[in-house]
Amino acid sequence: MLLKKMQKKLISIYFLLILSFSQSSSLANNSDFDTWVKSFKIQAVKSGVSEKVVDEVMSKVIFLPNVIKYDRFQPEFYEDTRTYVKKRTNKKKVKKGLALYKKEKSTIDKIEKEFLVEKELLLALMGIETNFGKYLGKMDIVSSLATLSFDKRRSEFFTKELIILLKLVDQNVIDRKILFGSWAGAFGNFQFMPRTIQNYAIDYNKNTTIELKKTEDSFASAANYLNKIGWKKNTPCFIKINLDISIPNKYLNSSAANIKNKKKVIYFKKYIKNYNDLKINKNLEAAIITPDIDIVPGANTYAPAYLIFSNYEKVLNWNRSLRFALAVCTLKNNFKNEI
Ligand SMILES: [Ca+2]
Repeated sequence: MLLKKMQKKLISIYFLLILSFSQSSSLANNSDFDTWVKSFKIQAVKSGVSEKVVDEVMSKVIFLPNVIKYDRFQPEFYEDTRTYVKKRTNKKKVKKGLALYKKEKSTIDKIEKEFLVEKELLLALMGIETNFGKYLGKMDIVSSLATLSFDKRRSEFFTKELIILLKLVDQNVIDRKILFGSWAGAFGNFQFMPRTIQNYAIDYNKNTTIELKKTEDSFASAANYLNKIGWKKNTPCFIKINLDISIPNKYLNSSAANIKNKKKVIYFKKYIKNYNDLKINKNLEAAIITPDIDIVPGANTYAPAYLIFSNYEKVLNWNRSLRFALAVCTLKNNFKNEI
């Protein structure tokens, strides 16, 4: 009995200790964050953003602990390919995309012609990124970017993104009152990061601001981006293959960071069991990906496997995840059969 009481007491002391420790560490975090904000503001002004905009935009910035949690737990890092792609390319999604296309047909058709990018691809990207504008994100992206800049993991990258965002506000290109988006600082129907806005977004309807939550500007900006990075209309993105186990490991890509060992399709002939059934130009340059190897414990080394082409790598520019690009191109194909 006495022992149990002592145990209880010890447990409660233990929890009190944990509680006070976590409180003091979060206080420490806050003051560290404030110090970071001060030095960031100096850096932003030095980079050419006006003091007025830096003060205004950074005045309400806060540290968002959830952003760090999301950063460490992205579905691209743990879902197997089949689950990831299936979840994001189902019939419901196709139906929703078709409804949007029907409503905005003249604008989308015009943009397709002007920028030489298939409407099915634009719809697929919007469908995967935000479920056709339904999940635009409600995070204050200035605070998201500030949190990720303060965090050590990719500090340099996010600091640059935040400075670009401040510059865009300073130049009146985007309205700071609508800067709500994803936990990672992406914004609008197609989830553009600030640098993508700076380099590729356009004011398509010429009303002086870029509105990435509206159809005209967001579709034209996405199409312009794909066109500029070299998307080739009417050429394939990927094709599923059955690999022979004799294939040397060096030809299997499992990371989106660096696609290696690209060869003409014909080069891989002896390693592909369904080679004769592949309805593609065998002189196209391709690489082989096996996306589950590094992520799914005990995954089969040879399945699923895909031949990927230059267009697939353009989608990786958008989001460097093998599964993301597979999902986008699969949804694009699903639209192709419907439009
Ligand atoms: Ca506009």
